[in-house]
Amino acid sequence: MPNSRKEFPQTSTPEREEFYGRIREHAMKPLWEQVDAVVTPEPVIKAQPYIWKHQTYLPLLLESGDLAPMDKTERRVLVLENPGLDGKLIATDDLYAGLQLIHPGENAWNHRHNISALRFIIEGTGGFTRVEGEKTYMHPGDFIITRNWAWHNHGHEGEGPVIWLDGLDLPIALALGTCFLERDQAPEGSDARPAGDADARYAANMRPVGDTHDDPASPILNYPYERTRESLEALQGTTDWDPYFGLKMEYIDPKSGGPAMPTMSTFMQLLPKGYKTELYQATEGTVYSVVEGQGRTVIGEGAGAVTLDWAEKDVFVVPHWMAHRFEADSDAVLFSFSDKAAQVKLGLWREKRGNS
Ligand code: 1HN
Repeated sequence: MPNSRKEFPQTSTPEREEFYGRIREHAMKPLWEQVDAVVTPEPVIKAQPYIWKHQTYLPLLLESGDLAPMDKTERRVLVLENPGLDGKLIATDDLYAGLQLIHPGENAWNHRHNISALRFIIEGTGGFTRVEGEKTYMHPGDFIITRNWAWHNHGHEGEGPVIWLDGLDLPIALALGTCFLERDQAPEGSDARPAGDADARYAANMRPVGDTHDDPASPILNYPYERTRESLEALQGTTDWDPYFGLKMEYIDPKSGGPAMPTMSTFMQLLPKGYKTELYQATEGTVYSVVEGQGRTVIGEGAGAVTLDWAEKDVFVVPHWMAHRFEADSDAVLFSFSDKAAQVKLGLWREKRGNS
């Protein structure tokens, strides 16, 4: 049926143009001219499917080590800026991702901000982050939380470079007008709490009686890969494989059973060799980091489909509301983070399974 309403804006008249000119002087615009470009039947996503290959980013990141000495910069990071979001310093339409490098003996200044951050460790050992005075050491595959407004600095007591993926809800904090930053007078922080304190209090499926921790983020600092991998391994023999995800586990806040972070959902996923998932689409935008194995993700359908071939340590983006499926050539383990947690809380999240 023809939609006569839609034809209205296309018939511009001198009277209308003259009127638009006058209202613009008073900071007003005619909604009827623009509403169809803004409120669309389905999300219009600017981010593109994209992959940062380890062999490409590693030499560039190492090169940045000489160009940006840590005494001259607060954080040595190459931002993963989505080619569809040029100039915005973001990886998906509402999440930030970056690759951070630290060398032995270096310190990344103690500061805090009203932005939640996660670290997913890609390579190297001996690196640590200190959150609210508690140090936790980094190992490849560990998922580490920096709660919003928690003091944090990073250091390195081992050998060789340590590299991790940062995920931040910075664009969300900017959109909500809530972004604050504070720098500590003591750039290296201090050990106010013994290492392992958070684990002792919260990671044994117990919690001290009388404990008042009520932060919307998990009190656990580090979800070590060793334990995550053990769970995936044990479940591999017993789980019914999900046709869309294989075996996908979500990191949770033990206080609530909900997502470990208030704005970002975080996952670890196992796809066994030869597994092919079915087409899946959700409103969340996701950043993946390949921990083990290789395979591909096909994003979109038909002639416009894009295939991202991935291998260990690659990072890739599946933008919001793009149908996609996975194929694993070997047993593959993928870490991912998305804005699902924020979308669910705001009543915005949607998904679509299969083609129908
Ligand atoms: C930040 O504080 C870190 O603490 C990393 O390591 C990346 C990107 C934007 C804003 C703050 C960090 C960041 C950041």
